[in-house]
Amino acid sequence: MSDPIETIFETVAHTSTDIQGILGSRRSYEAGHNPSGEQQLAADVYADEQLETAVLALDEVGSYASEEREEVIEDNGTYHVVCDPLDGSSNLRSNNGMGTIIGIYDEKPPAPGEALLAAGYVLYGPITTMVTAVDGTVTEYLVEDGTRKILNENVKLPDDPVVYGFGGKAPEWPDDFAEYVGSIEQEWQLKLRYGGAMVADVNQVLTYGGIFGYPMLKERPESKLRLQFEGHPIAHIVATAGGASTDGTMSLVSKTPTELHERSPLFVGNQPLIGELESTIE
Ligand code: AHM
Ligand code: MG
Repeated sequence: MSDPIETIFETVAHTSTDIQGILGSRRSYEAGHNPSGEQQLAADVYADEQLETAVLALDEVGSYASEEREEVIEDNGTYHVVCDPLDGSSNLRSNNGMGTIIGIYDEKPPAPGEALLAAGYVLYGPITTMVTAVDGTVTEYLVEDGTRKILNENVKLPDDPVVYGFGGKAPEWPDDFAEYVGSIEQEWQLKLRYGGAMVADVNQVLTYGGIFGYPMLKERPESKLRLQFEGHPIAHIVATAGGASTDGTMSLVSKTPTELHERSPLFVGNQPLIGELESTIE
């Protein structure tokens, strides 16, 4: 019998090929907004519907929740799937990278990070790749025609960080965070690489080492990204690859959302950069 977690990832890989196939024709805004109040593209809605149908068709899946819908859709099964169907979809207009993020929990969401069994993402770039964290190992796959081929086994963050990127507008950053950015630019001589899609930016951090974050803002301390759909899965992948995560104070995987669509500041990357951040900001 095949492994249920790998079956879920294979299903997502298969569905990602359909999602990528429609991107060109679904760049327009729909009338609706997602539960975080952001305007949805037709592609966001399509990706969400395709993933819901494909994932809930699996016997092992007990629920499906996504950034694009208010409620958790329940079914009978042991595994609970959360997803950001099209992360960075505003990049569709400018034809830059985007992704699909998946978390698999053993509890129905809102669920704690500790209930995460596995996580993964698909990156729609010049080639389509999938990265998964399962049983303490991060694996990178090439996705072609809906199937996966291993590219790299046991992916680890390089020890010497090279890239950094932080979301939000610099004048809106709290002073202590702005100070941290200035200090790591000097101390670590990092290269700025921010692309507007977390999956693509995090994939650079996994490839070259460094730090990615969407910080707390002066007028928006809760920041932008969602803990359950974006924070937990990405933090779990980076931690499994030997890195670390924080919301500024504590690891994202040690946090439990009280509401499904709760936001949190998010930082992932090499441990020394995350440690320095926690000791610099209040
Ligand atoms: P989305 O899931 O609605 O696309 O929003 C998440 C995206 C992240 O991928 C990215 O890091 C961030 O929002 C970019 O925001 P900004 O445009 O403010 O830089
Ligand atoms: Mg997103």
